[in-house]
Amino acid sequence: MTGAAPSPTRSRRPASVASLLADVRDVGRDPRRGGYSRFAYAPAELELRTWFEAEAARRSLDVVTDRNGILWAWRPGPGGSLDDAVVTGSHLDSVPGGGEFDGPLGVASAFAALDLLDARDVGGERPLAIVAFPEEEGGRFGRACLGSQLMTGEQDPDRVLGLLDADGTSLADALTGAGLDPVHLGRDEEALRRIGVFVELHVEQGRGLVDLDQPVAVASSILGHGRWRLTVTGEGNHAGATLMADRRDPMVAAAQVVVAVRDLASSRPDARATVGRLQPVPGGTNVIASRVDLWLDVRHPDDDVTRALVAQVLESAHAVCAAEGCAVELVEESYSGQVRFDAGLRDRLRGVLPDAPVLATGAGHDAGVLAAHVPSAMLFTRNPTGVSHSPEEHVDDADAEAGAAALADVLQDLLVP
Ligand code: HGY
Ligand code: MN
Ligand code: MN
Ligand code: MN
Repeated sequence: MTGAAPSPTRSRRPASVASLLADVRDVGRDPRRGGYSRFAYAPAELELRTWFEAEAARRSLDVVTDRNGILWAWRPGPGGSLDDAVVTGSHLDSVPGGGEFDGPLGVASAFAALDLLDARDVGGERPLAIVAFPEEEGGRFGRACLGSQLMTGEQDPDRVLGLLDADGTSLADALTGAGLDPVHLGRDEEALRRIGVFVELHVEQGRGLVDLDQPVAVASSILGHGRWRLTVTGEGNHAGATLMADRRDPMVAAAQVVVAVRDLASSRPDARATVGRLQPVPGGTNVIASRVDLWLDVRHPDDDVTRALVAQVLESAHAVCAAEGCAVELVEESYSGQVRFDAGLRDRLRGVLPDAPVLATGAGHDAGVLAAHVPSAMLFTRNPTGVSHSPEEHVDDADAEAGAAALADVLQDLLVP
């Protein structure tokens, strides 16, 4: 690692967030779903990694892809030190048919904020790093925040290396294909020691800032959230040759489970429960499915309520399936509890950004995973549609720059030891 070389970018005009995002606007567009499908270690995300590395090189940052596939762009501290760094960034992957900003806004804002710090000639006293965590959405292998959970030891590599994507490619093979060695996944003490504080800027996934007419917010908490995969099994058969009375159709049972999820969650204030993915097997239009995979996403401020709600859903699923002559099994679950960001750090950010409201979020983030291990905080940038995980997600240019400027102010405050 080099020493804290004076960065040549100090003479360069700071890049705007809008121009940084414009450079990758066509990467990973999904014509079938609309929006973007940028899955971890697949071509579009690999192209975004190349963009990350180019932007880092432009700023003379040392780029490293670590043992968990996490991208780091380092500006070392005095004497080349990397410990107790100020780290900022987000993720590059998306949900299927996702928006342009969920993830990349935080990474682009980090580069733009660094440019603003350079223009102010700030910040050599402490190392600084820009980071991009892989598979935050779990869009390819089904595990949210996979990169940050591996780094913190919250995800056991042996339990995820065999996870398969929709094409049957394993995480191990996807890593190998991206030039990474799957053998080394796992808790990374060195990476955790280097993170003195982590700040993630993210598009707001809701209307809080719209309603408050503010461009930037400081995060207070993240809803606990989990994913459960159920398999409903019936009897596959011919759609035409099988009389209605002779059927054990798992799609009919699964459809009733979806409605039960809506009804059970609606009866509990603040609960959110979604079946966003329903996959019949074999999936032919003239075939009664033999099996249906159903993915459940449940969130609530109180972890006990989440668990009670999931138990109710499972109980209801068993009753519905028995009535339909089908069977149901819970085959997979992963859960991240409610996160409350460190109040001292949150208030320090509010001191830097006195006009910024404090907002909770229902969306999960890598910062939420890190918060249990290192001091972590989040900033949100206004999304005029309030919609996310959809092509409708948006950030106006002026708000994007306001977010980067707020991030720069926060980083400047944190960089002074
Ligand atoms: O699902 C979430 O809340 C996050 O966007 N991964
Ligand atoms: Mn995100
Ligand atoms: Mn997301
Ligand atoms: Mn997220």
